[in-house]
Amino acid sequence: MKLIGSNSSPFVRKVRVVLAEKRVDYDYVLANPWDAASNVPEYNPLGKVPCLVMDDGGAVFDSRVIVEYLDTINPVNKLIPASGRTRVEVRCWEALADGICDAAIIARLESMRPDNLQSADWIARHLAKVRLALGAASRGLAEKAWCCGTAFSLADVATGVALGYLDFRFAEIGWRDDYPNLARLNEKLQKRASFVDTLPA
Ligand code: GSF
Repeated sequence: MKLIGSNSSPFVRKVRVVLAEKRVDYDYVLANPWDAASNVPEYNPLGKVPCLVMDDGGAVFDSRVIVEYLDTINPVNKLIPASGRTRVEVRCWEALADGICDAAIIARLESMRPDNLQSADWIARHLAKVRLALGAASRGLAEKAWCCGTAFSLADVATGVALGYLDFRFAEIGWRDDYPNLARLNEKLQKRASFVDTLPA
């Protein structure tokens, strides 16, 4: 199995954290999806990473589909509850965390366009989504040890990856002061080997 990805992508990091937590061996192939000559579209017509390529050549994307698949391939450290309300809650935490990354990435890409083409409103709209989603995550976490239920799950993986992405690209947001409970969770998550080994550089 091989994972096509880039070290700066939070979605790739989420998949790599899951692979590490589930102790699955894989080949990691670095790719820059923004490069005009990128071969990513051969595996994912949307041209996005991460993309998981099976031993028979079949390709799977996007990160939510990949992590769902990975959680089924062995019984180690189950990250997604099998069914019911807790399953949908974990997936909703993932959607919230992925949404933080999506909005932050849109704001960042907009801010990288030439000054005369940038829209301050568009950037502000997406940074507002990030702030609202952080508030929702903080309220959802409350004083619990983990995001969902009483055990470490994909909800924590996705949330830790989103917080890590904000630290990497939007350090100025300073979310720790407003959300000390997220800071407490994040400190615990970023110490796990799966997070340490995938820190964006
Ligand atoms: C998002 C992947 C994505 O945006 C997922 O896998 O969960 N919903 C998808 N990947 C970005 C890299 S990054 O910013 O994380 C990507 O590959 N962008 C290239 C492009 O052409 O949009």
